[in-house]
Amino acid sequence: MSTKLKILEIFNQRGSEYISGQELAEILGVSRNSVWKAIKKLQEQGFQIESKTSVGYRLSQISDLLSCEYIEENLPFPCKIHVLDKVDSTITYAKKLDDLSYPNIVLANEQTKGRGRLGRSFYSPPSSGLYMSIAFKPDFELSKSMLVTTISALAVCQAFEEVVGIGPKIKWVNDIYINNKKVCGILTEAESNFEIGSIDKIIIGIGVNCFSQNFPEEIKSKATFIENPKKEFTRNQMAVAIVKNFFSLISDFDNKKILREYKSRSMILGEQILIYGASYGALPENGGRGIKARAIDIDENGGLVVEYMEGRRTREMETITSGEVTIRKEIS
Ligand code: BTX
Repeated sequence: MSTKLKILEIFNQRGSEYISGQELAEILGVSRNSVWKAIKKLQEQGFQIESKTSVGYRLSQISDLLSCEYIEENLPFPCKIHVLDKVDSTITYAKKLDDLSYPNIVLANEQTKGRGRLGRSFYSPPSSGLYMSIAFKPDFELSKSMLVTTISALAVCQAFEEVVGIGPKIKWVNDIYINNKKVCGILTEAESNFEIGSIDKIIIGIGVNCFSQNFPEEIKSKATFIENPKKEFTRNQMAVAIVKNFFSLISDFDNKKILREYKSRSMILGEQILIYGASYGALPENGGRGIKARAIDIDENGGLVVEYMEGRRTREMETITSGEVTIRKEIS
C-alpha cells in the first residue's frame, strides 16, 4: 500500500485527533519529507487535511472522498472500480458495462435518479451516502442466484458490524434497519439468457445513508443514517467491507450458515406483519390496508414463510418470494 493510502488509513483510525508529521513518519518508517509529500498529494486529490502548527494533521470530517485507489488496494481480489461524481443511477450505469472478466464496482457521490424496487426511487444526495452497484458474471448454479439478495443483506450487516460497530437488522428481504428506520436499501437485478438458461449478469445496487442529511418530508419518519457510529468510518471502508463480505459468502457458499446468520439479524421473524402488493392489495400510501400475517421462517431459498391471520386463508401457511410484495412490520 502506498504511503498516501497508509496515511489516509491512520487518519481514519484517529478520527478528529491531530497526529504529528513525526509520528506518521515513525509509524510508516519513512522520512518526514515523504509524509509531507504524500499529504500534499492527498490534498491535491481533494482530501481536506487540516494542519495545525506544532500539533500535526487530521482529516476533516467532510473530506470523505470516494477513492478508486483505496478500494482497489484494499480488496483481496481484482475488481474494476468506477468512481463517479454524479450519475442517474449506478445500476443503470453498471448495466451498460460488458467487460465482466472481473467484478465491476460502480460508486457515485450522488445519484439523480436512484432506483428502488417496483419503480420507487431512492433518495441519494451528494456526499451523504454510499451508492454502489456490484456487477458480475455468476459462475454458479441457479440455487445460489436465488440467494443473492439474502447474501447481500447479510454482507451489508456484517460490514456495519465491522466498520461502524453497530449491528443493524434485516427487514426481509432487502432492507437494512437501525432503530426501526431504514438505513440501507438493496436492489438486485439479473440479465439472463433464456436460450441456454443461464444468468449472464447480476447487478446488486446498494444504497447506505452514511452521514447526517435532511431527508425529504415523505421519508423523514422512516429513513435514518448511521448516527453515533462506534468507530469513525469512511464510505471507502464501508464499500470494501461490503464487497469483500459478499464475495466471501458467495465463494464459501454454506447455505445453512448463511440462512442462520440472516435469520439471527431478522427484524420480522416471529412478528406480526402486513403484506402489500400483487394479490395482497395496494400500499397504505395508496389506500391499501394489507393482509395481516405472522412471519414464521425463512426457507432454504430465502423465501418468507408466513401464516395468515385474517381473511379466508386464516391460519394457512405460505412461502412468499421477494418478487412483487412489500412487507411492513405491524406496530401494535
Ligand atoms: P425500496 O423500493 O425497498 O425502497 C425505496 C423506498 O424507501 C422509497 O419509496 C421511500 O419510501 C424510501 N426511501 C427512499 N430513499 C430512501 C433513503 N435514502 N433511505 C431510506 N429510505 C428511502 C430499496 O428499494 C432499494 C434501494 C437501492 C438503492 C441503491 S443506491 C445504488 C443503486 N443504484 C440505484 O439506482 N439503486 C441502488
